[in-house]
Amino acid sequence: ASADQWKGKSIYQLFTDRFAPPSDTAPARTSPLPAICDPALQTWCGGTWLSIIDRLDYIQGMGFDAIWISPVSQNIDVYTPYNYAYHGYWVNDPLTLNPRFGTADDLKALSASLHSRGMYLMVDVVVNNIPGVSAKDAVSSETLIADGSRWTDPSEFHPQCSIDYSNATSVEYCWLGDDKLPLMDVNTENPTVVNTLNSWIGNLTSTYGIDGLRVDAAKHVPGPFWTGFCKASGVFCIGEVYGSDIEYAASYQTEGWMDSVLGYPLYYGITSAFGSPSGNMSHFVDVASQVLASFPTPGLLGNFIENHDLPRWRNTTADAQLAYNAMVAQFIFDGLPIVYYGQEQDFSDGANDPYNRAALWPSNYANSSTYNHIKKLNDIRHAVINNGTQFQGKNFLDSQTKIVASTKTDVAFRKGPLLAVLTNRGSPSESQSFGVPTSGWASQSNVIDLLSCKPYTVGSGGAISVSYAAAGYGGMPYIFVSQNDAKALKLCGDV
Ligand code: ABC
Ligand code: CA
Repeated sequence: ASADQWKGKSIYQLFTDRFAPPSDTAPARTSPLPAICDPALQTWCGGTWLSIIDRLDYIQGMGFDAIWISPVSQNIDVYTPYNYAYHGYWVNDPLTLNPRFGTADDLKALSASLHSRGMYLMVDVVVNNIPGVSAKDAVSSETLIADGSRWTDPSEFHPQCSIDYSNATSVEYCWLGDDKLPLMDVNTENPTVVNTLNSWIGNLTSTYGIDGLRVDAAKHVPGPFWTGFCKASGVFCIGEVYGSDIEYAASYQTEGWMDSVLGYPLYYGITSAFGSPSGNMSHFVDVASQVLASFPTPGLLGNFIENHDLPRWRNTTADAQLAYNAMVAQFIFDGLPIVYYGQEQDFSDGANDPYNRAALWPSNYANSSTYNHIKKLNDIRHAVINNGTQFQGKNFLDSQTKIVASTKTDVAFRKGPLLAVLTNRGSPSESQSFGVPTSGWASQSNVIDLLSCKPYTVGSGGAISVSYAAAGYGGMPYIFVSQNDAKALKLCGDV
């Protein structure tokens, strides 16, 4: 699917090994299976492509229309100083499927099952590096063969050096990983490498019906490589450009290297504003404004508040209202929301890899409050998108987010017909309120908060005021629409 077809989608990111256990319909590919899945052990817990199918109702029931799965290529299958390749990122041969996750038919079955539900499949791809179990400082044909590497000629790698993150060339040519487990840097200027990877990726997406790619370690490969690679893939590419540098991240779109990138800059903005009750709201406002000004198409950014490399949100911030506010920012701001599996179950173990990668099954896939909050946010997006609801002649997807008011603790932003009013006050109630001076609606008109379905009347000059006095709910988030739109969207019954 193209970037245009991905606009408006929302994505559930899962770890193939950790999302759903093997079952009668999904035989185990790991033997023996551990009795319990302990993330500290950094080994396989048994999830497969087929076991994902068993739980698609749970994902679709939360309103997602796409999933992003772990890399599908073969990994090293040996013990390392960081144990085993359960996460799928230690690809030694991109061209072969990972037998730990299933067979070619299993991957086709997953893709077909998603498509029959109208959902998209996004696959993570790793091409920058290959783990060097035998090669430590230098590669030779012998070490490469011992490591099962697809590339066996030393000229197909860049010489070993450690990354200096202050130097872009070093980031592109030096090696990720560390002394204990080097990640050998593939020579992505070598014509054999380039041609092999380009023809492989086109084949992979068409053979397995893959609709989009999450491009691992995008900033570690010179940009022009991705222009050819993503074109050869024929599908939407979203790159991992890990860091807070907005201009640099935006260059992936401005230079035409790929369709989009993960929303790391906004992640840092959301975290600093909503990560604690004394958070820095003005930092969020700054980051948001710069993101909107720098990216040609912010509507394609992948917005997240957790992933497999970052602490669980609830590990750093226990307060439920702060999480709910952060998620409204994640879902309503320009971009594609990406929820990391377990976020909907308030997983809080995991300040770091590997603890942020627990199995989902002990949650019993419960209908938790956060599951329902996420479902509501997806329902709101679907309703405004499908209904084509407009504000000042523009619909939700075609309007760019606009910050309309902010204080030290509050922010209000509009995207098309929706006005999000957020705060980092947290759960305790306060006899305080926040007035948005110009909501965009006429004074005396009626609006509805889609999260509570309660009606509000717009005050003089178009102001909307919200109160943080409700016992136990204190700093809750609001998503306003006009009463007419609320009627048309049918999310709040007879309003
Ligand atoms: C293994 C063990 C871990 C152990 C680690 C040392 O080794 O499992 O327990 O702690 C895969 C596996 C990992 C594994 C690694 C290494 O391989 O998943 O479990 O860790 O063997 C991608 C993937 C990631 C994957 C790889 C490697 C790449 O999402 O899961 O890891 O294929 C860098 C890369 C980025 C990479 C990330 C993990 O590391 O750029 O591609 N992710 C700075 C840099 C970033 C850097 C980041 C973390 O540090 O700018 O480029 O990411 O090292 C902000 C700044 C940022 C700064 C952050 C920390 O602070 O603005 O710039 O980021 O304020
Ligand atoms: Ca590289």
